[in-house]
Amino acid sequence: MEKTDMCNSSMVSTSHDVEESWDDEFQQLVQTFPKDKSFTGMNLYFFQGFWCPSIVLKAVISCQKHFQAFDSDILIATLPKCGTTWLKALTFSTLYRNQFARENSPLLTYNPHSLVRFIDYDFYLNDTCPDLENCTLYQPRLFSIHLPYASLPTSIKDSNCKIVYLCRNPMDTLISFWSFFSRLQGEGFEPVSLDEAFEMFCQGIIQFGPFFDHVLGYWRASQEKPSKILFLQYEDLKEDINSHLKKLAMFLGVPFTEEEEKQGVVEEIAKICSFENMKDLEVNKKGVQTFGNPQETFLGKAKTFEIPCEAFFRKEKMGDWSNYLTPSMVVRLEKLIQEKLDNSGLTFKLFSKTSKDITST
Ligand code: PAP
Repeated sequence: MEKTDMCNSSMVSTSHDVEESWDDEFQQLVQTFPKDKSFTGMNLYFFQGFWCPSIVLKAVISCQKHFQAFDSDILIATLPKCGTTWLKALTFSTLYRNQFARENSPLLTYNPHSLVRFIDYDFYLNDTCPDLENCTLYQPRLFSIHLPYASLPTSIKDSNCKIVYLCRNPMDTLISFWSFFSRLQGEGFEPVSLDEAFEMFCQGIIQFGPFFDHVLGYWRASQEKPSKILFLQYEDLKEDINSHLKKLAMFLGVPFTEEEEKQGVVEEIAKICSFENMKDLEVNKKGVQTFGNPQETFLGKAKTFEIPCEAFFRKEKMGDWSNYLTPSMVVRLEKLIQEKLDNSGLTFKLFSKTSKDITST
């Protein structure tokens, strides 16, 4: 991978540009899908029960048709803003720890999104049938995806490949989402007020949402197939990263040996992937992350989009939502959590004052 790949392409992020490139047949198909605008300004299409960003709609359909999973593949699945960057770093470091010298971890020079590529946002963004035989730097293949469980390519569900899913409490997810796109204002995104973002989040209109359907889809699948799907929560990782790294390694089939544990390998991985370390790396302070393939073009532009790496590292504070949400928003979201998770066996750690505390202060 050339480092210059990350900086050469022009930004194509608007729904308008993307939709203009669709052929007539695809335009007609898409017209049958309900459409709305996300609070980031992107067009979303309601397709197979979830809100798919227009930029990736064609890629999603292609990868559902053509992606062939290997039994040895590992897939990271998340909703955006639930800790994807962190999970990519942790899984990459754990899975491949014996394939590079520890002091030369690729994480020191590349953003995790360069090391673990999205099936939909990268490989299929501008290629209906990419060659994925040897597309990853190390073996086994490690990919990521934002699709809901029900919409994963059939070969992922039917093969023995493993899925690591990470979710985060909805309040912090919403604030992280909203802050991320507010930060990208002027870089092709048109963020809206928190009031509007909140309303859309509650209605389920977010990229790859509804939020609760996404989380519950993977939660239920993980209960049915625990050896195939490892279900993790951001808050649990924050509370005890070492024991979760051991759990992750065990699940991936590469448990830490006694010798490794004695040598402090677990702690070393936790440290290199920590927010404090990653945020201060040159690549993450100054770099730009390109999604898609800069070699391919449409409308005379590289069909890619770019995000400054620093935008992936904001605060990582649990309970940060209490600095933004009003008491009435908290009450509404708490009610929604209760309703949606009822009888599921799943709970979220909110890590802040409850609505009662907030209204009484
Ligand atoms: P993405 O969907 O754009 O890739 P994602 O990585 O899923 O974003 O989530 C970003 C959140 O993870 C940010 O949370 P915040 O907005 O509440 O701060 C980001 O700070 C946090 N994050 C990024 N890297 C790490 C890390 N190494 N450890 C813990 N949290 C992290």
